[in-house]
Amino acid sequence: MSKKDENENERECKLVFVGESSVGKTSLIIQYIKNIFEGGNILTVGADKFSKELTLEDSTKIDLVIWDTAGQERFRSLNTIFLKGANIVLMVYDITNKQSFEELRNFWYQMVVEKVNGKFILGIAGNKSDLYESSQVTLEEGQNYAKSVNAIFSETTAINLNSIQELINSLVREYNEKILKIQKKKKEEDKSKTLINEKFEKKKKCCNNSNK
Ligand SMILES: Nc1nc2c(ncn2[C@@H]2O[C@H](COP(=O)(O)OP(=O)(O)O)[C@@H](O)[C@H]2O)c(=O)[nH]1
Ligand SMILES: [Mg+2]
Repeated sequence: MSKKDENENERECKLVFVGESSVGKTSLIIQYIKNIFEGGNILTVGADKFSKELTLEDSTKIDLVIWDTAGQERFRSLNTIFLKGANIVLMVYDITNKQSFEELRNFWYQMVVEKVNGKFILGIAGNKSDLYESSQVTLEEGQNYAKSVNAIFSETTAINLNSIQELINSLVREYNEKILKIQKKKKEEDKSKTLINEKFEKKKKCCNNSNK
């Protein structure tokens, strides 16, 4: 938990996108942040880091920081630095490219688990759902794989905002619930520590009195 997370109504959240090149990671992020789909190969991304502020239903404020592994998928080892300390990882494949789905199982999942090196929320996006006529991965295959790795799953398209916004919202909500549970547990532990201390103090006083 970061310092901000100790403040009950405000937290930082690091979300990292991973997956093979051309599956649509940058397009999804740009759609999510700017609500546009640029299409073709005209995407020019100068920065790897994007931010957005979200307010959840329970009025918790989330400073979401999104990392795009722009153009570095080919040099897989470079991705590792982005993954460290991630709160949420979104693994993306392209439903029209079976290989990109296989690579999640064969490579990305293990890499993510190893490099995040801690607890995190996992999401899987089967992207380019608008191209379903050319699909090589069924919805069921995606769902089954997600279930097997305990991930939140959705098919997405970068053409409009709905699907990626819904998926990110679910992931952030799950993250928030996880933090709330940790905070609750910590409060309960603190409470029982105080009780034990109070009992100890009372006992001490009582023994001191009886010694007189
Ligand atoms: N039809 C369609 N094309 C997409 C979608 N997402 C990305 N693309 C296209 O796929 C190509 C690769 O996208 P890009 O975002 O650069 O993928 P990245 O390498 O994973 O960041 C580009 O030509 C995008 O316009 C989508 O949901 N539907
Ligand atoms: Mg990209």
